[in-house]
Amino acid sequence: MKKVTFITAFPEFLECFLAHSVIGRAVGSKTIEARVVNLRDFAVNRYGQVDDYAFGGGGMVLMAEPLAKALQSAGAEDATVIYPSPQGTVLSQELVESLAAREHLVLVCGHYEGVDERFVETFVDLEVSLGDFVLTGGELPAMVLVDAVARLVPGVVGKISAVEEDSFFRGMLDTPHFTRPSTWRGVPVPEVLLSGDSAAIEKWRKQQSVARTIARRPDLLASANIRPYLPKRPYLFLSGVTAALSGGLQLLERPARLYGFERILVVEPEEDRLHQLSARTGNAGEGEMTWVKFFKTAQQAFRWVSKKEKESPCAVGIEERKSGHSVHWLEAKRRILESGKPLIMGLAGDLPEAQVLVFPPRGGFEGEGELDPAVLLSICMDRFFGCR
Ligand code: 4G0
Repeated sequence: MKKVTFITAFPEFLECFLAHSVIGRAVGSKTIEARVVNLRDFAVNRYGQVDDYAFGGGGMVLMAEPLAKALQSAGAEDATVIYPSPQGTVLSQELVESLAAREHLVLVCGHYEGVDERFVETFVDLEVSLGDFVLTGGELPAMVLVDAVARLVPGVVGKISAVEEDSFFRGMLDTPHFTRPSTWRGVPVPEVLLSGDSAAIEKWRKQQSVARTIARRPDLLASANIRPYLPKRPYLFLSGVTAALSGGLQLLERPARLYGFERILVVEPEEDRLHQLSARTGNAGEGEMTWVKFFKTAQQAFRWVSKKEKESPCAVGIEERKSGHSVHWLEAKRRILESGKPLIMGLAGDLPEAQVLVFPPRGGFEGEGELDPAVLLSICMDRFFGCR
C-alpha cells in the first residue's frame, strides 16, 4: 500500500490518526500518501446533504451519487475500494497481508444504516467487517484497517523484526511482557526474565504462549503452526515393515526433514532385514550417518530418545482405522503441546505404547481402503507441523 484515500462526511475525525504517532510519521515522510475526501463537497444541494431516508422505512442511508462523485475525484481507477460494514467478510491478518500488496486503497466510510446498495454493487471491491458489533460510522473500522495494513508497509514500523516475528509465530497468542521496575506494588516480574539465561527465557515464553492459546483461544490451534512451540523436535517412528513397505522410508525422509523432525527411528528385530533397510537409506556416505536410527526393539528406541532428551517421550499413534480410543487430530495437537515432552509420531499399529491415538484422515468418501503408510504419515505431518 502506497496510497490511501478515505471518503467520509466527517473528515476531521481522521485528522489525529493521520497526524500522529507511527502513521503520522509515515504520512509526514511520504512513505504513505494519505488523502481525505470530504463527502459533503459532493452533496446534492447547497445544504450539504449526502444522506436520505431509506426506501421501505428504516434510518438514513448515504446516497449513491455523492459517493460516486467523491470516488471519481479520488482518481481511483486502479484502486481497491473497501467498504467497512457489519455485513462484510471479517478482517484477518491474512486479508491485511493481501491488502498490503495493493497500490491504492480507498475506504468508503458509511454512516447510520450504511450506503445505497447500488453504489456498493457498482464500485465496492471488498466489504469488510471488524467483527459482530455495530458502530455509529465506518471511520473507526477504516482507520483500524489502514493501521493494520500500514504497519506491514516497509519503512512504517522501524523494527521490521517485530513485524516479521508476528508472522513467524503466526497463529499463536503472544507471551506476556514486563518492564521496570522489577517489583511493582509488591508484584515481581517472573524470575526467569531477570536471569539472563536466553534459552530459559525462550522456553518460558513459548510455554506462556501455549498456555494462553489453549486457555483463551483454543480455536486458533486448528491452523497454528505448533512446531516452533514444541520444546524439542519430533521423531518419526517406523516399524521395519512400514519402513520397507513400498519404499516408505525413502519416501518419508524428505517430508520428515521438511517438517522439522529430529530423526527417523526404525525398529526391526530381524538382523537381515535391518541390514537391508539401513543399506537403502541415504545414511552412508552423505555425511548424515545418523539421521535414520535403527533399533531392534521399540523399547530401545524409546530409551535412546529418553536419554538424549533427558525426558521420557510422548508417543502419538496415527490410526489406519478408527478405534474407540482415538481422538480428533485437533485434540491431539493440544495434548502434544500440553505434554511438553519430546514427541514420537508413528502409525498406531507400530506404536502399542502410544499415549495419544489419532483418527485417520477422512475425505468424506469412505470405502476406498486404507492409505499407504507413507501417504498417511505425510498428511499427518502436515496437519501437525505444516505452516498455514
Ligand atoms: C454500514 C463497520 C456501515 C452499515 C461499520 C453501519 C461496525 C462495523 C455502518 C451499517 C459500522 C464493523 C447496517 C448499521 C457503520 N459498524 N463491525 N458502522 N449498518 O466492522
